[in-house]
Amino acid sequence: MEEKKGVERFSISVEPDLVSEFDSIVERLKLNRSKAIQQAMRLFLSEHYWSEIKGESAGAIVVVFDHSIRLAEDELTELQHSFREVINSVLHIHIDERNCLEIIAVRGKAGKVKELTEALEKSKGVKQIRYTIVAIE
Ligand code: NI
Repeated sequence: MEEKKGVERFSISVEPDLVSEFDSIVERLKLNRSKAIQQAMRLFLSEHYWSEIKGESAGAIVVVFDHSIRLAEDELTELQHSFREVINSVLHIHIDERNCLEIIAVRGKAGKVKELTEALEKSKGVKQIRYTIVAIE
């Protein structure tokens, strides 16, 4: 690693397909690789920081699931009941005949919220999960 004018240079190894996909978005956004990598690193830090803390956190979890899969909705409801200490509210949207989207508002111990995100990831019928959680110490 070489230090230069308050910035640090480092090299990384990346699959060529990922690099070309990355570069095309970087070009479209009129950024450069360094700026884009810095944004990605900040996003990575904000996505992981909250789950490392011991204190309180709050945010929203968005889950897309297929309710036509047997017991998927039951499992999700049961899971949410067992995490009621950190779930403040849930908004359910019927996307189409099969798919539903739920926005789960959470507030509580970061460790417990992390447990919930992990359990949702493993839950039956869940296709996608995204979350924005912040530390609120
Ligand atoms: Ni629905």
